[in-house]
Amino acid sequence: MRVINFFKSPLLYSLVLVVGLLSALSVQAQTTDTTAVSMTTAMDTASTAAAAGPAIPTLISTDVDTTQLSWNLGDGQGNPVEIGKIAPDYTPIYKSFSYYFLLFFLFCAFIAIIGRSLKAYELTRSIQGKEKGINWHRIQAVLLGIVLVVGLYGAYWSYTTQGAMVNSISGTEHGERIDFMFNITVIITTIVFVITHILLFGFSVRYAGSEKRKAYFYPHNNAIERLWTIAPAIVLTVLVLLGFFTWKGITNISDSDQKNALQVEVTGEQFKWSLRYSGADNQIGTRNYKLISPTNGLGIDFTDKKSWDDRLAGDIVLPVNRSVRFTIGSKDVLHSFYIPTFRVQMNAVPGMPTYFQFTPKYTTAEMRGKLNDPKFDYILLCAKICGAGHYNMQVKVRVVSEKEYQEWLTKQPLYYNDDVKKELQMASANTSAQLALTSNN
Ligand SMILES: [Cu+2]
Repeated sequence: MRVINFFKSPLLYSLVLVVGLLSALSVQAQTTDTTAVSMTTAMDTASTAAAAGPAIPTLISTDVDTTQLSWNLGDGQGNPVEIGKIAPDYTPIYKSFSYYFLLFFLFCAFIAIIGRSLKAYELTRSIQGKEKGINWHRIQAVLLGIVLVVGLYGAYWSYTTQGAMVNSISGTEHGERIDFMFNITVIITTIVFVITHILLFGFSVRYAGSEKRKAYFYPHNNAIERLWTIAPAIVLTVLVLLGFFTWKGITNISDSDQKNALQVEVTGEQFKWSLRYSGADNQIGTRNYKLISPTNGLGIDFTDKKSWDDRLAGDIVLPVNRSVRFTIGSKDVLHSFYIPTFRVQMNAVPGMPTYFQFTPKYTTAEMRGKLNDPKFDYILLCAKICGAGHYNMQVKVRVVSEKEYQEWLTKQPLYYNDDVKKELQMASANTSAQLALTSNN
């Protein structure tokens, strides 16, 4: 009872008012703050990149937006100093939780006001002796009819507009199997959705409550119970098994096929991907987080000779029609290795390597021709919302001929470079000095 009273009390409305004022203020403050924050972050990233030296290419943009910089500097009295003629961007970046909270409460209050007014209208009519109030059955039937039509049109719109945005051609062989499974699932669920939608809302409209009709009491029917239990069970079993065998076919790879594949390691961090290509030995050297240093960002164990020929790359370049095995990792939070056109997605988990092996079927140039889009590029994205710069975790993926790939690979720098060698020498010199000291003592 107390809860209901609370919703009727003026206290609630005062609360809504206070939240509203606070949210208006906070939205205002954030709009002005964000520009300054984004500028500082950009400058921090740029300076870190500079300190790390040119050996580590940052995969995200580190450009400082000079327009915003000059605007923030101002002349000390709140007026922006104009450098160049580009206007600063004043668009609010995001709205806070309290904004949506307020919106929700305002909506509830709006509905409550309408409800109260209708109640007053009905009371007035009954006082005046006009017995017939509002026909709620009719209103509900009309509303449910609207849901029927708008719902079906919404589904159609989402299939044609958003569905059309999905890349129709898969860039890998396994991707075609995923597409087949996806299409079967969509066809079956769409048929079921349309039938149940029409039945559910159609019946509510056709048999809306009426004074003239009485509902027929029909408590149980074994045949119908069996039908609607067994039919969905069969359909769902088919869908689940199809998914299970498709996934098993993609991920169950024999040991020899795993070893023969081209080995590439990709490591996610906030907010970039680092790539390591195995060299001539086709094996990636081991890593240890304890070895992470400014010159060794991935913590590569250089005592492991397998790491000596490993190469660093900015873009992902893959030879066409050759199986490639990605070893996926993360340095900080969960990321997700996602190349939509390849139908490849795998979580990048700190402390636990994951794998995805696939074979690109068409070169970038071939795919451009197939899609009739000269600007098309395969692209690696992060599919886990991992933080503020998540949207920027993009890497271009180029699929080329074997010959082009080999040429490209030889041009990529080695991880085991002179800086690393120097650091290792210094470390070993320190250790031997310490050893000498301890033995003297
Ligand atoms: Cu991420």
